[in-house]
Amino acid sequence: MLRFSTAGESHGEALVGLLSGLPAGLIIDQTFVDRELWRRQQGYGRGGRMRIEKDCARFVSGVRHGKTIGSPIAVLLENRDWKNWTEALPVAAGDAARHKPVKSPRPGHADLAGALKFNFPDARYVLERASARESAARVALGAVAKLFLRQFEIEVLSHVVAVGSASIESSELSWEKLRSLAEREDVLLNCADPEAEALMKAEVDRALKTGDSVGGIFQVVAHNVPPGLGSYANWDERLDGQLAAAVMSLQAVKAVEIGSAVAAAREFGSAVHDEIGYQQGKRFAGFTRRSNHAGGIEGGVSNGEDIVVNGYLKPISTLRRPLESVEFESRAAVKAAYERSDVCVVPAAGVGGEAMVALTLAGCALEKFGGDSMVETERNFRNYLQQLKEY
Ligand code: EPS
Repeated sequence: MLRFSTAGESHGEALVGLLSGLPAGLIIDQTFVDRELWRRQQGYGRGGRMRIEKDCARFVSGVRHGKTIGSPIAVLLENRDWKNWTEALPVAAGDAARHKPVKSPRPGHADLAGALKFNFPDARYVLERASARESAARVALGAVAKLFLRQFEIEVLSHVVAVGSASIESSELSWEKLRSLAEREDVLLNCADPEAEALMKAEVDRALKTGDSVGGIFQVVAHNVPPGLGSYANWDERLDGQLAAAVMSLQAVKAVEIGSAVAAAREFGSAVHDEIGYQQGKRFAGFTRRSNHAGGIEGGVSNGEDIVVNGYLKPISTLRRPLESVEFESRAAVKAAYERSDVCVVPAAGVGGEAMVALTLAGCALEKFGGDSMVETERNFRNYLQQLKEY
């Protein structure tokens, strides 16, 4: 079983990711993992913190001589900003006068609910862990999951569909176009349509100018996924449910859509369902579709088409022009706290979305194909492909 978790505070010493259950013998391409981390740090609308950090994955367990060894993988990402926080956020008691309490909660943030839940007098510890900085550790683990999926020719990428009110006309992109987006050195808003991207940039500029923030929609696409991952047999095995939970768990994601489900809810069935054809020699069993409104999943099972997951982000809750709030201690009406913030993180969240989709698919692939070594898993996978061919 593939399991993963993360640890780390936004301004603590490091983030840590733990991943167990991967077979032995998977080559870990460090350059690829670091490139994924770099991709997450890009995007127009990021704040000052990204000028401080340069995320880099340090594998401290589970990888030897460049390959996984079947034991849990631990990866460490240093927080460069830590050196500025050693007195404000020490592990030991430290000097209370140097701590930096967050005195008034931000509407939309975990600040208030978290302080009430854990009985903290202010929101410092809440935001340290609720911060989207944590997603860097998921991206490091997701990169490992991507390397695993690559052995089966499955790839996962994302692009930006909307920022605020600016959006692309059609979100259907060729896989080649998605791949060339991922190779861009200037990520900007990771949008495939230059005209829409200019409008998105203008949305970010507008939010920047007015001390506001802006959300949007990213789309994650998983390419070459064979039919048969996930199951309709039990509620918690359904692939769409697993993907929705995984992507929704990313900071600021408030809705998840599979394929074109939102538009489909307003249509008749005849306009929505993807008609089935057959073409001999096609990959997998040869069944084809004239469209992919279902986003590659029917009945909670992958159907061989691209898997499409849309993540909807609320605008970031830290505003330079803060909203009304209440001071924890005095209960006086004040403005919400402000330290430093991003204005837009939709492209970065898309990379986080890729990681969560990759980890989910890797878990489902391992469940279906099993194996303790890559040799065994790949053999099982080839057998299944043969079974599909002979179907
Ligand atoms: C975040 C607040 C900002 C972001 C951070 C998420 O951090 P800081 O308070 O240090 O400026 O930059 O995101 C990251 C550090 C990151 O790596 O994505 C928040 O409150 O969620």
